[in-house]
Amino acid sequence: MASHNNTLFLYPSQRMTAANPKFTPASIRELTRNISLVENNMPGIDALLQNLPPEHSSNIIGVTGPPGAGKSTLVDALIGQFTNDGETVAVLCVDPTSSFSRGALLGDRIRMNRWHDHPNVFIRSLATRGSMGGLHPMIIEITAILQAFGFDKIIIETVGVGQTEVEIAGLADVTLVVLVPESGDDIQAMKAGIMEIADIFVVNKGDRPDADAFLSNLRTRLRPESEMEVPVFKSTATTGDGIMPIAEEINRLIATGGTKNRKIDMLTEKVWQLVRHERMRGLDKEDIAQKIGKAMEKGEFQLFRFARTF
Ligand SMILES: Nc1nc2c(ncn2[C@@H]2O[C@H](COP(=O)(O)OP(=O)(O)O)[C@@H](O)[C@H]2O)c(=O)[nH]1
Ligand SMILES: [Mg+2]
Repeated sequence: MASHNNTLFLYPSQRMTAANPKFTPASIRELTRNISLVENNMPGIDALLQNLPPEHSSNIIGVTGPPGAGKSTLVDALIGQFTNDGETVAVLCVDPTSSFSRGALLGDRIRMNRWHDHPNVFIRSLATRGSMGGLHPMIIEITAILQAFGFDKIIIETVGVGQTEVEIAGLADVTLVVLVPESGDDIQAMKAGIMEIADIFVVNKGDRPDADAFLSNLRTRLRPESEMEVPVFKSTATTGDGIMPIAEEINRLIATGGTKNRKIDMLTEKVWQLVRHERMRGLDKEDIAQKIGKAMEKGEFQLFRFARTF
């Protein structure tokens, strides 16, 4: 049967680690193919997802912040730290702006290009669909596949716009919010969203002359608000300056279960999204629009009864 070709193949019984490399060209091709199936919501993915082994303990790290803050450059530097520790790393870059310009995706690829042939690193860019912002609609599924493959670290880079932050915080064990000195005036505005989900703040572009002023300004603003001190780090991602302490803090937070106990929250969010996704299946706006048109023509349209028919 055709669907057999869609069956995953990963290595459910043996986690892939640097010491136990399952990272072969063939397994990577399989992984890539599985992600594409899921990304494009192809038939057969239900079976694939249902047969994934139970949750693995990959550490999921969210990296978010305004466009151009240096997120990709920082991720590139973090990959260096984690692979140095002998870990395997998968990166998902989700950029809602990339559907409008190919520049962002291209940028990410160039930024992380040096990892292309590294045996322990897997990088994938996902374009978001639609204009709603937010993460890729299949991000949870794709992350689950990466977890099943057994990566030690999964880094999800996403542009901090609107609800994206909240979603990323739900998915990630540790969330980094990357700011730059020029974010100064935005901080107040961003408070409601991006500021609240940070487990770690990174002030990147530390080589800028106004970096230190911004850093102390940020620290002052944060202090009165939060009962738990959110650590603030300075980095210059382009040179790797300040990256090691950030990687150490990520590992420390993971080891201690994070500053917030997010595991249940994350799973609740996951189940919520999956159920919502399932319930919305087969709903199509164009189809709805046509049916509204027809009902109106007949003079039968009544909003609330109409909505109940779906
Ligand atoms: N001066 C300086 N430039 C940086 C630093 N980090 C990143 N950049 C530059 O900022 C631009 C945007 O970086 P990128 O990583 O693509 O940002 P992203 O959109 O947040 O992923 C690139 O030209 C980087 O080379 C830094 O620490 N200092
Ligand atoms: Mg980027």
